[in-house]
Amino acid sequence: MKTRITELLGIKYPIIQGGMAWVADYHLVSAVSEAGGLGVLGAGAAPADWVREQIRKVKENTDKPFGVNIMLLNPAAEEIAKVVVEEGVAMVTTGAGNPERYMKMWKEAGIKVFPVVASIGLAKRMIRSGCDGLIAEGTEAGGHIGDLTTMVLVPQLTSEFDIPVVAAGGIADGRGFAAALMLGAEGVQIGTRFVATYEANVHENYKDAIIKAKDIDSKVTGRSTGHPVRTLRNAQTLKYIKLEQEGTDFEEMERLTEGGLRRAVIEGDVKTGSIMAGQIAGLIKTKMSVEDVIQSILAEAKHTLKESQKYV
Ligand code: TUI
Repeated sequence: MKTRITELLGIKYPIIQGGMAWVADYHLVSAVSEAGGLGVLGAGAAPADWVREQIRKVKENTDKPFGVNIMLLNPAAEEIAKVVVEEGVAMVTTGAGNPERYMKMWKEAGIKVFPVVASIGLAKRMIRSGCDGLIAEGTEAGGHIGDLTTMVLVPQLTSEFDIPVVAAGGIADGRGFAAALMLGAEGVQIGTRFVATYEANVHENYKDAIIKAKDIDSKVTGRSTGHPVRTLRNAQTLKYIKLEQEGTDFEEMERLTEGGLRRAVIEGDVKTGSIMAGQIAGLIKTKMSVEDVIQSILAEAKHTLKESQKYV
């Protein structure tokens, strides 16, 4: 399968793995890149040294291209922005902010830059500062999100700009992949589906929570604080939503969620931890290998695209 995304990144399939904090370490990243997609390390809130170590471990496990996601709220973001240059990483995605100030350095180093955008406004600025492509992430996605759905964000971007767009948020199978292509995207970014794989270095309780999740089981907290985050609902999210409705102050609510993602991913605390996952969790019924996830998405996409011809 050939699109501008596969050409730009030198990968077999235009399937990019979401750079999920705590989840996307070298285990998942090297498995996805080995299977022909693009693995992306999730730097999350980690220190720069951890990111450097992880990059080196990915290189020990695959000679295929991979990326690093830099979460721009991380106090170490600037240091990590330099680490990816020093380590010769092929591609960078960014989240939760505007990476303009690093763009020149990355471009000079030959890094392909794909900022995650949730609106046309940020997309415009990113194109002006020289990004290679965009990841258009809808509000269906897990973790930190914007307001627009993938269904409305992707076609507005692909109509307005000529840059390659990767669709993200709400995609976990071949039908979602085919739909993204119909909207003008040339690739997809997939997060939640890759969490529930054998290769993901994630506590089984977290994977089981995704497998068990139903359509309406994700909730968004933090809209009132300006950092909306989608997680699977548990005792903690319900408490948070109640505090939010009562107008509790920002710091107190931040304390409640501090370390929550680590507790869920590493310790398997799915009661008070933060189980970040997208709305599509309801579609995910079994744990699979990364290779099977990718191959089943491709086979189903091909079938779906062929079947759609009956309407023409
Ligand atoms: O970044 C993500 N997803 C994430 S980051 C994360 S760690 C975290 N934990 C708690 C609070 C905050 C972060 C978990 N999941 N996705 C990419 C994404 N970026 N979604 C939305 C945005 C975004 C939103 C507003 C990017 C830029 C933006 O505005 C920047 C500007 O200056 O206009």
